Amino acid sequence: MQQEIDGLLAQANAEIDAIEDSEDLEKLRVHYLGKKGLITELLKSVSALPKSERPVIGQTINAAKKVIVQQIKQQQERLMQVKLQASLIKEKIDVSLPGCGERLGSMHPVTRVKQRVVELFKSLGFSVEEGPDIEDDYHNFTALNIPQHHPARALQDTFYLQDDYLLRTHTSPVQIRTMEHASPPFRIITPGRVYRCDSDQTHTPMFHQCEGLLVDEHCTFSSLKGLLHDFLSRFFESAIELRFRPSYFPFTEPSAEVDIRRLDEDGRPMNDWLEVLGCGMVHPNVLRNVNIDPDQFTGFAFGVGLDRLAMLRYRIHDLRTMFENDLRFLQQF
Ligand code: 2NL
Repeated sequence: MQQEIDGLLAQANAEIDAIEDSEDLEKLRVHYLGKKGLITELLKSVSALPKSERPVIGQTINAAKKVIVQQIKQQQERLMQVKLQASLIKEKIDVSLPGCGERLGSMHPVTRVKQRVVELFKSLGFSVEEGPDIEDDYHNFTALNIPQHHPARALQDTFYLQDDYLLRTHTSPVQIRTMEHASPPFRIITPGRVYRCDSDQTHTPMFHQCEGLLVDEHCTFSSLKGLLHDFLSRFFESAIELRFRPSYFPFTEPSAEVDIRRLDEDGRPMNDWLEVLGCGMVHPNVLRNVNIDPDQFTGFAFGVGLDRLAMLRYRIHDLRTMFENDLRFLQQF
């Protein structure tokens, strides 16, 4: 009996050691320790022994059982460790690898044009002013020589908010506010978003405008023409010709719309006239509204659509592409 137990123990020991899979180990456990396992059967056979031998043999079998239980437990732990190490290697993540699928954004053509216009005017001694998108009726209209019930208000397709507030229809109120808080001379530009209740093939309810304003003694229409020619030829990086067509704005007198065409090296026009901006001499009433004496100071102003400038400069034909933010479109600039 003793020999049988020793043999069983040695065999179990060897078999457990050789196991490399936890399912096989479980089968082995049942084989030795299960209800009909070899150890269990041995324990049952004890009752058939002479009474005097039973305690010793019983103890020996129980000791052997303990050893096998312990060995199985150890092997279970080892197999779990092996499994863990394998999955750690398999699922290893290198957090230092560059990400995939993240596509970089790109600057919008209107932003590029705005930055360029700002840089050009800064180099001409202008400073940049900004103001709120939500304005009051006075700064957007009245101060600009557009009194209540004036037909020019109907021209502007205004988005009205509560009380006397509205979405600014141009950036002129920024210039009014600047003039209210300082004294001439002024040389400022005001890039920003403006809003008009108008939407079709060539108009969007929000667009970008940049206005310029110069107020000084002895400021004339010819200084305006010189400045615009200088600005536009530098902006389009080309020899250009400008055409000033008489026009009407309530806040300037006289007023003009400006057409541009590019010239080749021999001074011949390369394309048809294209309208780029509106301008004029600041109306004396506007100067009076901000306590500037029109007999001492004169001014000129202009307004240019940045979206329109971007479309001309980058030859964009479809206004809608400017608002879709498709990276394939944006990354071309
Ligand atoms: C256009 C025309 C223009 C102005 C804007 C202005 C501002 C003040 C006083 C006088 Cl504070 N004028 N701004 C003047 C003429 C034209 O914009 O077609 N813009 C897209």
